[in-house]
Amino acid sequence: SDLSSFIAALPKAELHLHIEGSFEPELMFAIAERNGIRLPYGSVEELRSAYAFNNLQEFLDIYYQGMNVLQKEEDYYDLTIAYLKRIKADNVRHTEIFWDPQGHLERGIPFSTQIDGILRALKEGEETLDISYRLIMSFLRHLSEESAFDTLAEAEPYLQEIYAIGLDSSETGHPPEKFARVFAACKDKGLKVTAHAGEEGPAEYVWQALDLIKVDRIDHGNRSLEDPELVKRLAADQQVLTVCPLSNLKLCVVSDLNEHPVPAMLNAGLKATINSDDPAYFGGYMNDNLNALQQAVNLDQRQLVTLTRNAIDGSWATEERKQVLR
Ligand code: ES4
Ligand code: ZN
Repeated sequence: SDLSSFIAALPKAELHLHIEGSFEPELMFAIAERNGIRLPYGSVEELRSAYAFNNLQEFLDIYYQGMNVLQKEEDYYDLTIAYLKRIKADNVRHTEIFWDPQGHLERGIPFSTQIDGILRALKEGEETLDISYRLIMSFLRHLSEESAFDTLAEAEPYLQEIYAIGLDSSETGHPPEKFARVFAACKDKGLKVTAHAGEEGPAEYVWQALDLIKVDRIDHGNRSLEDPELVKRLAADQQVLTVCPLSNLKLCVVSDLNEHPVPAMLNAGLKATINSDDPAYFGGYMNDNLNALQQAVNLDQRQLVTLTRNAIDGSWATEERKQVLR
């Protein structure tokens, strides 16, 4: 049935969004031009046509190339405010966004330039669009533990503005255990922690995220379903999973959306949520993800309410804000 109006009207929280992955080609070209950078594509259409991926790494190569045009504080502001205006149209009322400081520090962009621009937009969005937020600093798992510790040191003056720490990038070969010590240091500072796990990597990496990183939630978690003991553990702990249907489709984590694991997750009592991940690259924002999944696996209204309620309950918004959104 057509539930698109029902989906559009639901007040939503987004819990898994890489701000660099919301970089639309039109804005990328505009910022490249004003920064005097030549993109290796002749047009917006040519860039979009490069967005065909067989796996996570093929996407990441293009994603890191795209963020290279970000140089000034204003660029980070423009990127973030464009995302907030776009999700307002989807009735997203709370968002928890990742950013990858190492992807910019590597290119010589100061930490302060990045976070000042992002925070200026987030604060403006809270005031003018009534979208509450949390900012999550994410470590790149293909880099070293030492680089993650260095990044945490850079973040020290901003820890009041950073709510949580994440772990993303190339999963296979970079298990959570590689970052157990730096995440322990983050927890000692009172930060929440989350990690991408079980997207391409095995169920074992989800166990490590739980037991070695002691995550407060799991990003993706798809492959958890391969391990019945892990499913029991996730259900018993009521661990939140931030699932991303169109991302999974575009990165070939699932071969068809009608095989998506969200119904199985809900049936197993897992706290699944729906998110857009990198919407500029994967072909859709929140409502697009909910609509595509709804049509592919025939979700009913009750399941849609459960998914959006899981996101509000599982968010790091204040209790007061959660009450407003429920
Ligand atoms: C990502 Cl979909 C995904 N997986 C892992 N790392 C990422 N960084 C940005 N998007
Ligand atoms: Zn992600």
